[in-house]
Parts: sequence; structure tokens; C-alpha cells
Amino acid sequence: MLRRCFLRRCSLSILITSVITFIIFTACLYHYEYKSMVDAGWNLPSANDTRTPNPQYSFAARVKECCKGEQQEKGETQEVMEPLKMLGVIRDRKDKYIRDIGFKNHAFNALISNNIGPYREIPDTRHKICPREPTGPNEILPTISVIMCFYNEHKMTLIRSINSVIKRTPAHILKEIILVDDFSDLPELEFHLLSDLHAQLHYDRLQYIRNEKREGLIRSRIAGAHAAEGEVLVFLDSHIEVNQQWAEPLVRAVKQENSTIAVPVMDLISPDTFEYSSSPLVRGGFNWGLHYKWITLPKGTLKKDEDFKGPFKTPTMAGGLFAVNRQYFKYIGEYDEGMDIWGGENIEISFRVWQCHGSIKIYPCSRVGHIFRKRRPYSAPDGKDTMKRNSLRAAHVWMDDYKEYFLKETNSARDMDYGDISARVELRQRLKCHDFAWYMKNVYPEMQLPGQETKKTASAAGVYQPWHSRKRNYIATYMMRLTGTNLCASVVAPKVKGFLKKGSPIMLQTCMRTRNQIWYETDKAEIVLDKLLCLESYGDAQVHINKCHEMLGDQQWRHTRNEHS
Ligand code: LR7
Ligand code: MN
Repeated sequence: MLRRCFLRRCSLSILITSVITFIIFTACLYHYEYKSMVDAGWNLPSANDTRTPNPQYSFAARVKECCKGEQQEKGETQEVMEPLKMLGVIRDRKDKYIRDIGFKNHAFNALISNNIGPYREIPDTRHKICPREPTGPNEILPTISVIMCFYNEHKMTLIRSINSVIKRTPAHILKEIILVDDFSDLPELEFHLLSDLHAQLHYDRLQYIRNEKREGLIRSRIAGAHAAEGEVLVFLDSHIEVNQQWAEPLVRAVKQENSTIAVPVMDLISPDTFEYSSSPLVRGGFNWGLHYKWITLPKGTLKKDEDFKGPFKTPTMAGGLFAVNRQYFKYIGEYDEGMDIWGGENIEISFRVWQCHGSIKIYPCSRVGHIFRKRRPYSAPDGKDTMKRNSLRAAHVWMDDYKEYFLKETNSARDMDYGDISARVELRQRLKCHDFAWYMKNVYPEMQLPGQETKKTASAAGVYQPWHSRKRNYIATYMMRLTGTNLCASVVAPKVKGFLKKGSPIMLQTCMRTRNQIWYETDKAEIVLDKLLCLESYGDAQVHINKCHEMLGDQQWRHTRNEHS
């Protein structure tokens, strides 16, 4: 009896010890793996690393790797893939990790971006009418300070953004580039950022400012402007590539008329493939929720080649890319410092500039590519909707009675606290600005009041939505039945607005051919249920359904064939 008890206790303690050892071992292994992932993806590769992002190397290696795998798996003949797609081919777990963490943190394919490297050629998307000869010694252009704010930007993408500016701006007008780091907290940006920038760029007129706390893009831009010494400020997002002679049309415009804000055409860089493509010529408007929207040019604007030179007056601007005289930017009231993080500042500065006797114009011979993401990969520190509050401030300062339309559209804003706007109201009085009715009549006559939208105008809503451009193509429909049973992968979940609730888990249920068991496969390897929800992996090893984000990564699936099942 005594002996048996002893044995039992002994085996229990052996069991406990082995469990603890196992946990420690797994944790160490995980830590090691994790660290190697960090080394692989988050810091730039060293010179003797074969992963050095040289498109030539990567391209050749990837053709070999990819097509071998594809052939084996699909039994198809070698498919010729475009170079950019090749740069996204996953060769090993590190590649997969870089891509997946990239989609999560940046909402674009960071693997492709890494493999493109710090510089690439892009198609010259300008119309043939745009002048190509470089500015000569006879033309005196003002100097530029480029201001680029960023929060947790992907490092290679940031480097390429800066590098495109250095390489494609005449050196004698590029006074400086000011980087404002908005208190980024991604490890990849913490340790090596400055040395990497220095090593990759070899540029000594790069100023780096780091905010002491997260301020948001609005106050960050103000900080950048205060540090700038160039005659013209050019604000750019941190995931862009400027095109040939992008700067000249903008600075010429600002030089000619210092109360003009000059805006380039925003070309598209795909977040999935990094393909660079030309944008149509459109202007900026807004809706009564004060969201920016693209609108067509007035009918008959583009009749002959010469017309493609622009400029085109625009009621609002998207906000990320523009040139402005530094003195004028100060005079007109910079930005509203009371606005936080993201959103609304572009509509506010648009109202303000027009109402206070300035103008905003698009110069189509200036082209800047921007990565149009399908979701914003960050939030405000307190998780609040900063756009709504920022827009509310703008509405109270600039819109007079028209603000009622915004409040009707955004009812929840009505009782929201929007802080102190007295300094902005005082600015409006000091600059003797026009009222909002003037703006509506003279700057945006196509804008209709709610309820009056029957009249057809050139500015049809939603003419151009780069981030919604993808049509989903279904290539297969099936049920997923567990071998040897009559159980099928299903989602058993309550319905919200007629659709199965997001985040619901996958379960096994008797096969019934009902809507919650029929899966559609797309040509991008997503598996869709209910036309809206995608099979998504989350956590370490779990799956559920979630809104299709169209960015692959955790929603991309591959069939593997198992001969024995
Ligand atoms: O807290 C923040 N701190 C920052 O420094 C949040 C953002 N940022 C940086 C960020 O890293 C990026 O470089 O600010 C820049 C703009 O943020 P994005 O890229 O997340 O914004 P966006 O491109 O989705 O949004 C557009 O509207 C914004 C409204 O606040 C800004 O005006 C963006 O500059 C603007 N971008 C463009 O106009 C490019 C064309 C897109 C369109 C339409
Ligand atoms: Mn952006």
C-alpha cells in the first residue's frame, strides 16, 4: 500500500517535471524561431546575405523555385509569370512570415516590397504633351522641403519612397527631406532605422524628427513644416514613389501664384502586387458625411492634347500629396492643431484655402504613385474615430448652416465633444474668408443637397474607387466533407443584417447543402462563404470566417493532395 502510494506520487512528479520541461523547451524553440523571423524580415539584410533585395537575384531564383513547385503541384506546364508576381513567390517559411506580418502591419505585400528593394524604375505615366526636357540654368525655381510623416511604415517601402524623391528631383531645388516619425513602435523601426537610412540613401540633407508621443499626421506635418527651410513645402505620404520630373510642375505653379496649392495626379501602386499604373484624370469632391470622393472633370475639359497639361481646379484634395508656398501655408493657418491622428484635415484645408481666397489645382504632368490600401492598418491610441471628430471641427468652423447636412448624415457626431475651436473661428474672421454658400456656388456647383440628387451631373459619385477595383472571380464551388463521414465544414452562427456573423468558427455539421456549407473558391485562392465572408486563419492554429479583406495572407488557401485519403 505504502509502496503503491509512493510510486504514484513519484510518477506524478515525473509527469509534472516533464510537462514543465516540455513547456520550457517549446518556449525556447518558439523564441528562437521568432528571433530568426525578426532577423529575417524586420531588419534589412546584410551585404553578404543572399537575400539582399536585388530584383535580379530574386527574380532568377524565384522563377526556378516557383515554377518547379507549381509544376509539381498542378501538373501544369510552366506558367510565365510577371516579374512582380515572381517577387512575391514564397520560397520558405521566412518569406511567408514576412508576407503575412506585412499584410497585418501594413496592409500591403511587404515581401514584394522587400524584394523590389530601395529603388526601381516605374512607367512614365505622363501624357505625351508634358514637357520632358530638364529645367535649364535659365529657369530659377524655388527650393523644396519634402515633409514625410510616418507611423509604423514598412521600412523598405519608406526607404524607396525617400529614394525616389532623391533620385527624381533636381538636386539644386531639393533643399532637404524632413522625416517625422510619429512615435512608431514597431521593432523594425526602433533600432536600425537611422543607420539603414544612411546606408541605403547616402544623402546628407535628411532631417529626422521623432515625436515624443503619438500625435497623428496633422500635428506631425505642422512639426515638419516648422523645421523646414525651403521656399516650398511638399507633403508626401510614406508609401509613395514619385515619377519623372514630378516636382517641376508643382513648384512652377507655386512660384507663379503663391496662394495656389499644387497637387499631382496620384497614380496607383497595388498593395497586392506593387504594380505601378496610371490614374485617370479626376478631381476631388466630398459627400455630406465629409468623406473625400473622386469626381469627374467638368464635361468638355479634355478636348485637345494641350488640355491634358491642366491645371484643373479641384474643390477638395485627397490630402496626402501637395506643394504649398511655406509662407502661405503659415499665413493660411497651417492645419487645425486640435485634430487628431487621421482624417478630415484634407477637407478642412480645402474649404479653408478656397474660402480664404486661395485655390487648389491638379497638375497632371506631375505624377506620384501611392499605395492604395484597402484598410488602414493602425488605429488611434484610444481606439476612437478621429475622422468623425476632426470633420465635426471642420464643419463647425467652415460650413455655417450647411453643417446641418453633415450632422444629419453623421447623427452620432451631433452630441460629440469637439473641443475648443475659437482659434480657428478667429482665423476665419482675420482672413476675411467667404462663407460656405460662396464655396458651394463658386467652387463646387455640382454638389447637390441631400434629397435633390435627382439631377444628373458630370460628378457621378464613385466614378473612381481604386481600392474597390477588384471584381471577385469564382472558379469553383464545393462542400467540404470529412472523409468517411457525412459531416461537412459549416458555419453555425446568428445572422447580422442577413449575413452570417463575422468571426464565427467553422464546425462540423451533417451535410445539408445549405448556404452555410457551400464554399466558393476565387481565382485568388480565397474560400468564400455567403459571398462576403472568407475563411481566415487567426491566432496560432484556428480558423473562422471574416469579412474578405482581399489582401490574401491569412485568407489565402492552397489545396494539397493526399494520395491516401
Ligand atoms: O497617426 C498617424 N501618424 C502618421 O504619421 C497616422 C498616419 N501617419 C502617416 C502615415 O504613415 C502616412 O504616411 O500619415 C500618412 C497618411 O496616412 P495613411 O497613408 O494611412 O492615409 P491614407 O493614404 O489612407 O489617407 C489619405 O487621407 C488622409 C486623411 O487624414 C491623409 O490626408 C493622407 O495623407 C491621405 N493620403 C492621400 O491623399 C494619398 C491618396 C489616397 C487617397 C484618396
Ligand atoms: Mn497613404
